[in-house]
Amino acid sequence: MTDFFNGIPKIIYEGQESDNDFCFRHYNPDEIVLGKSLREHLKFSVAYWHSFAFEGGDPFGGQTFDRPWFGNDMKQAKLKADTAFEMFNILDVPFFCFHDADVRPEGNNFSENTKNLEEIIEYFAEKMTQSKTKLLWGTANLFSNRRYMSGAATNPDPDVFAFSAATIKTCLDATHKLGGKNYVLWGGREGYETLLNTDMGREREQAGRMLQMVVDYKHKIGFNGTILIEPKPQEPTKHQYDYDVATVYGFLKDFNLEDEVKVNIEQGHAILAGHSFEHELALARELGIFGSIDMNRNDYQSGWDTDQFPNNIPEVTLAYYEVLKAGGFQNGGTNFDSKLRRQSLDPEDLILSHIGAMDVCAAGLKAAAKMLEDGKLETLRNERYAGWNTQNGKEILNSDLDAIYSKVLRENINPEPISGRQERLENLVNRYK
Ligand code: XUL
Ligand code: CO
Repeated sequence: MTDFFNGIPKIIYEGQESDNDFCFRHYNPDEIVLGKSLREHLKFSVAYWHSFAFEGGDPFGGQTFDRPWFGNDMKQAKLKADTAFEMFNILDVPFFCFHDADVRPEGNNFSENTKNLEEIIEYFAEKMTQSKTKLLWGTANLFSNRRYMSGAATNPDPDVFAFSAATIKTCLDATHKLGGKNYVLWGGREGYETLLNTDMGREREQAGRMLQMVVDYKHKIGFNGTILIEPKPQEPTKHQYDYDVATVYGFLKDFNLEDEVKVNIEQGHAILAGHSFEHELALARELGIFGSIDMNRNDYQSGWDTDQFPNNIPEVTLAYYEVLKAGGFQNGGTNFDSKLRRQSLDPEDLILSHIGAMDVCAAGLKAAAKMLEDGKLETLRNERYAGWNTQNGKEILNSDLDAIYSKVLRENINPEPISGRQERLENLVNRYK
């Protein structure tokens, strides 16, 4: 036992009447909604990087947090793991996610990195035998070290491609060993700063080749989790190739990988791409590539990817509505890719931030389930398309321009616009709480 969370109790559900800050008001993990417990619906996950590796820095200043595990040796990495598993237990979260660089000391070369990773993964494996918390996904950090400044798979230097491929192999092995449900690829530096020095066609081919290698290796080792790409339009590079769900789908089709790879959709990334979260979720569902979510929120004034904890129930409701319409999570889950503000220094801030986020998501999911269950929204939406279910609608779709031309003339087709009833629908959605 570490003493980091001393005095903080295990968090339990007490309901909305409770006055206790350290309890859930909406998240009762055993509550059954649409035939499944909230624990199984929401599949909450803590992000190792934000909760345990982030030092509180911003573009204008460095570390503000003071954690006993900060440093770069194995003893500290193990203390970090001990504290992390204590937090998973306090929150009773079913999952966590990590990058290699979050969990192991940084070595001086590839073999030191690999040795460090293997040692800490061994330590995780041991801890996981005593813990209920499982691995939602693992990933490789191919963006922080200076070697990746011009990209990983899309780097102009083949040796960086090689270093990245070898690193992904070690991270896939680690994820497989820990029984991870997914493996994530977020291409933070797979993009460009200026087209003046960039051969976009070549870089795109390199990214396709790397993804094929990842899929091949997954099958080779018998990893039956899902490979997920996490779209993001920019930050850190000016333009990133995995811009949004539609762009990723086009890329997957181009490399014939649309049946092998799905997407991990992040709230803040959707907003950066000029979409809503629900837009990205709905599109992924329609394209058959919905995998998992990174839950957070951006600061709507600054426009940056601020990775704050979600705090808006109506917004989260619309997102979970799309998740439920997709049939819920299969291998995926709700990963809090969310971090404390740099002034939130205390151990209890780490716990309270997650309590609030879990409650917001639970309230949102329950509202979404009610909306889906009573079916009013779907009925009104279906009415709008009713014409396509008629014989006339089917004939039009199966016709050609000449025949449609004759039909329009013959039947004197002269459509009358029909209300889209947006305000009525907005009023309806606000009724679900
Ligand atoms: C960065 C981001 C990453 C990925 C994993 O914006 O979202 O933390 O989720 O690399
Ligand atoms: Co993310």
